[in-house]
Amino acid sequence: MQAKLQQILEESKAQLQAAASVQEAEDVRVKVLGKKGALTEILKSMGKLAPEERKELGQAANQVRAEIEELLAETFAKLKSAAQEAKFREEKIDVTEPGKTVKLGAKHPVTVTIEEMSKVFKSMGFTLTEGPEVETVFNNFDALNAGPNHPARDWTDTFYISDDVLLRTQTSPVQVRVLQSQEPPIRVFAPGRTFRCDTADATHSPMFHQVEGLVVDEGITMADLKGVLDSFAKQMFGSETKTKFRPHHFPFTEPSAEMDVSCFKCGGRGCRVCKGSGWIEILGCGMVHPNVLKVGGIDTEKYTGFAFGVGVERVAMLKYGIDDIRLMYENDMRFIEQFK
Ligand code: 2U9
Repeated sequence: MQAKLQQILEESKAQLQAAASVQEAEDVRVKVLGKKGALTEILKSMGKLAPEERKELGQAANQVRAEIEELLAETFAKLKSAAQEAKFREEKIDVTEPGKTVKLGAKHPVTVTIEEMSKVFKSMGFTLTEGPEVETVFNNFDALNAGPNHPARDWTDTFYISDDVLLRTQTSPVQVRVLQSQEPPIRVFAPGRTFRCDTADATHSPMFHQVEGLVVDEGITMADLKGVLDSFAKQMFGSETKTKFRPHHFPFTEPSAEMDVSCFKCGGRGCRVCKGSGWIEILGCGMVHPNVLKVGGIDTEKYTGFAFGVGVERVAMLKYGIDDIRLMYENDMRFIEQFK
């Protein structure tokens, strides 16, 4: 029995020394001190021994148990702290490591320009209106006084989807819809994409943006047109900006004009931006043609109106010194990042 106790002690020592995890140490504890453990069995069998023998062996067995329990406690403590250290190492966070930088985007110059123009027109009481990019031929041409033989209708200039449906060539059909659905006073502006069957070069793109505006009310005259557009120019290009209106022709306005602004780069002395003239052409405008008002269901005896159209890319290119419109659509980060 004594020998057996010594063997259990030696084996337990060896096994606990070799234990590589808390679980392995626990297995040793169960094997020795568990309900059916080797030492437990011995302690249980003591009852059968003679009192003398029981006392002696009992002391020896209790001592062995005490030693093994102490060993177990040491081993558990050692393995638990090793396991915790390993966990800490694994989960270590370097709080001094610099954060990952988030790459910030930038607004596209076309978006910036539309937002700038929108702010100006909103401040003058205009309401933002939008409409479909796929339009009827009627709203895009007929309603705008561009009769069946008007050159703009030519299939080489327009993306036709069918005989009656096309990609709008201007944002004007948005205002046609407004005329058909609202009563004056009307004061709307319409920013959006437009499409023309143009081959792309430095100044042309088959898709570009316009901001158009329309005012219809009693007693609207060319003076209102000039006042609103002069104020727009001063807010967009600086309070020193001068404007001048040159006669022009559009089917949807009569009379029609183009508006130039004094060069915002050189102040009118002449430079590369204004090609030495001191003036930059910015927009087209005019008094809405009575035929257009009539198709829109407006009483032309009572009401008159003015309209204008601005090419957004053109303004953005002038403002930001962009010399090729194609740069706007190439999604080159080096280009877009300049507008941060
Ligand atoms: C309705 C009545 C009249 C909109 C107008 C222009 C003049 C104009 C061009 C500017 C440069 C187009 O992007 S561009 O090529 N636009 O010159 N647009 S008046 O006239 C309207 C619109 C709708 C019902």
